Amino acid sequence: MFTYLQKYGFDSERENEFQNLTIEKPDLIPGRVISVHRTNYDVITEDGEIVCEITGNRRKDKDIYSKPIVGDWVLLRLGKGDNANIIEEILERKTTLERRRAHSDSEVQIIATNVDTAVIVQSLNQDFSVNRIERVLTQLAYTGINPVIVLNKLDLVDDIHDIKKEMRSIASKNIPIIYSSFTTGEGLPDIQEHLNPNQTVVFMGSSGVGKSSIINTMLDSSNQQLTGEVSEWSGKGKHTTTARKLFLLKNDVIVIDTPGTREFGLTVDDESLQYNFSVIEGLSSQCKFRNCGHSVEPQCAVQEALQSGEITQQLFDNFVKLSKEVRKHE
Ligand SMILES: Nc1nc2c(ncn2[C@@H]2O[C@H](COP(=O)(O)OP(=O)(O)OP(=O)(O)O)[C@@H](O)[C@H]2O)c(=O)[nH]1
Ligand SMILES: [Mg+2]
Ligand SMILES: [Zn+2]
Repeated sequence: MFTYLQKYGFDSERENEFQNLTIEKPDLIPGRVISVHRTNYDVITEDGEIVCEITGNRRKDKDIYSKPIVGDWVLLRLGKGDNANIIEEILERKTTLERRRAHSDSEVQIIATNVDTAVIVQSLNQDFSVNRIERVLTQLAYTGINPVIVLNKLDLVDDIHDIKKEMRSIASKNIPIIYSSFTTGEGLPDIQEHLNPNQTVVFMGSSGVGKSSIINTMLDSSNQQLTGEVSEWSGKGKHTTTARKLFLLKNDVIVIDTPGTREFGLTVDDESLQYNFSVIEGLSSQCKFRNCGHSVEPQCAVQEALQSGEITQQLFDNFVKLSKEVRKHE
């Protein structure tokens, strides 16, 4: 029924959700938010792109989670005559990608929702930091979003031996790592290989690392994104992409390009977070209960590993502390 929206990820589960919610409000139609402006929203519907507004109540609501975000599935009412189209409902968010603004305790910004994969882009010449990758991975581990790491501008480094050595701790977690160059084309097909049709992929990373350039290689010529220069003296980008935007790639991958954000602050910012996070994440999958709290639950793989000495008490305590803080922010 919604063959066009299916391209944007409207699957049978979403269609069921829509059918159930519209039993009482049959005049609402589904759509997906593709970009957010100060007072209005671009939404893709079965009949194409339209501009929508939100209700006064929603506008006054201080809760950032009540506002539509790029990636949201929404139900909207088409305005008759001169009346605006209004977003009435936001459908359940499968995943939420957020960051804390730099040097701020409370200011959380939601980057995108209903994201399946996050492509973390760094450039190998100036921007490379394993520490920063680790921090993003920690954040993603709580969201259910799959990471793919892209280390771009391979053409600008002579020897990546040391870099590969530094990346070993991450490589051992079975997370895809792709060394790429937009200039030579190396690695670009490998990036595509990790992006599946009808899935939503967000590109994130500092300004100037090449996010939009890489995305452009997967876009029709009519749809190219602006890419920018990098300052000669600092090697930093000049924030060419200014807003988050969702669009379709040639191969039906749904992509969200984002403006460069150097500081991807964790919603839990723990500088001393040194432990190998994936150990406990990996163990959790063997617990009897999917939402195991790893304390008093029977057949808890994490508790068993603690008892057998496979993981240290310190590592476990860190994990518990971090989990609590993350939950507090949810
Ligand atoms: N040498 C080299 N230059 C690259 C590569 N990838 C991108 N660039 C250049 O880097 C500059 C910045 O690229 P963009 O794609 O605009 O970077 P961005 O990550 O989208 O930056 P923002 O939109 O500001 O966040 C452009 O001049 C690109 O041509 C690469 O692999 N090698
Ligand atoms: Mg860009
Ligand atoms: Zn457990």
